[in-house]
Amino acid sequence: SDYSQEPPRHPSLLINAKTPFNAEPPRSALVASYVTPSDFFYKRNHGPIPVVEDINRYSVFVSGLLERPKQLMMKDIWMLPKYNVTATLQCAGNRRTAMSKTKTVRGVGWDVSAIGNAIWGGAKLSDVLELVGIPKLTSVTQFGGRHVEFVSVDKCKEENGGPYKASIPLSQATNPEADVLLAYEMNGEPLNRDHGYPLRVVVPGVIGARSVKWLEEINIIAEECQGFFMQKDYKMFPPSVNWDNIDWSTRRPQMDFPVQCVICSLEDVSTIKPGKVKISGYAASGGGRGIERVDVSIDGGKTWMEASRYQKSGVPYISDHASSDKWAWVFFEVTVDICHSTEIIAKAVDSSANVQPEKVEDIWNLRGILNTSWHRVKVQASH
Ligand code: MTE
Ligand code: MO
Repeated sequence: SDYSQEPPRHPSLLINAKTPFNAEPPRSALVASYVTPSDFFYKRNHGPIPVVEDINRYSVFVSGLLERPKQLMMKDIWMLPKYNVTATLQCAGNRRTAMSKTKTVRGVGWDVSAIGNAIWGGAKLSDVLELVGIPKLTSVTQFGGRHVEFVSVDKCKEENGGPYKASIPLSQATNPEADVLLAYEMNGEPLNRDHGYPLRVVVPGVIGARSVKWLEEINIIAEECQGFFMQKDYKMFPPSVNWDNIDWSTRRPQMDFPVQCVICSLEDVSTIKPGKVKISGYAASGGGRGIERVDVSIDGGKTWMEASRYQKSGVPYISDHASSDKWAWVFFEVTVDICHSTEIIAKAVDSSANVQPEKVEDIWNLRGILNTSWHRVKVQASH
């Protein structure tokens, strides 16, 4: 593979793998701003970053089980109504390094920052599909299509040098309220190369793996995509499954991500001066479920206090309130009194009353995905 044309990247990113490039910001940088600057947004790649020379000749071919296949140029997509959707993207491998500490897992290691919150600008996929004759709120085309497959231009070794691909159900793709975007902007600027220039999919509330970057083809298909990242990866297995007895066909591809929360204001381990300590971090849940509560404990989980939550600074966040951003994370904050060395724990509850599992051992899986166990940081009090 050719890694000679990689884009420049911010020097403060923590690099987990060089080729393909996989990096995350320091956790303190994540809570420094509610909208994650593109430079600090985690970068998760499976091959070299594609080079697009001429955006005016870039096109997306829409075909498969439909009557009128169509080649869409960027100008066709720019012409559609533009939406700005604030959505949190999280890699299913976020917090994998911590899971690997109980028992080794296979995959790129990540600390707690394989997640970011951006304002994505672009056309709704439901509008794009209407251009090729698929009405809104459809779950099956007259030719039997039930899924929408996204194919990229990058080259991945997992696909034997072929492109990255993934699919979502047609019912989600044609639902305007699902807010699935073909995004050409991130935080008000054209997408940069790392994040999918010139066009990527953004599937809010779903693990990052389905938000295909450098989109080149959309296929209407009968069954879900048969690509590696749908069938041989990003599936959640029980702790009893190992590399000798795994049967990939027994599980469905992971879509929505579960409720998650992380303390970002403290490293594990942090040395602090005894007294008042402000603890802050992020919480998010998939599928558009809001965050109902974030609990923090400074005595190893014996007692808990509730943190305050917000999306806009100074405005209290109310889960499922009409003004809340349903696809975006919430920040939480609580001030605690620490007088001796201890472990600080955070856990969130979402609007469906889903709670995070206590122990990472209980959700251990061989690929190390979806580590949403209670987040713990040790603090050493030093007088
Ligand atoms: N799309 C393509 N074409 N190639 C990729 O390697 N990685 C996926 C997804 N889309 C990937 C891709 C994964 S696993 C994640 S978590 C997100 O992109 C990461 O998006 P980001 O790099 O913009 O943060
Ligand atoms: Mo990912």
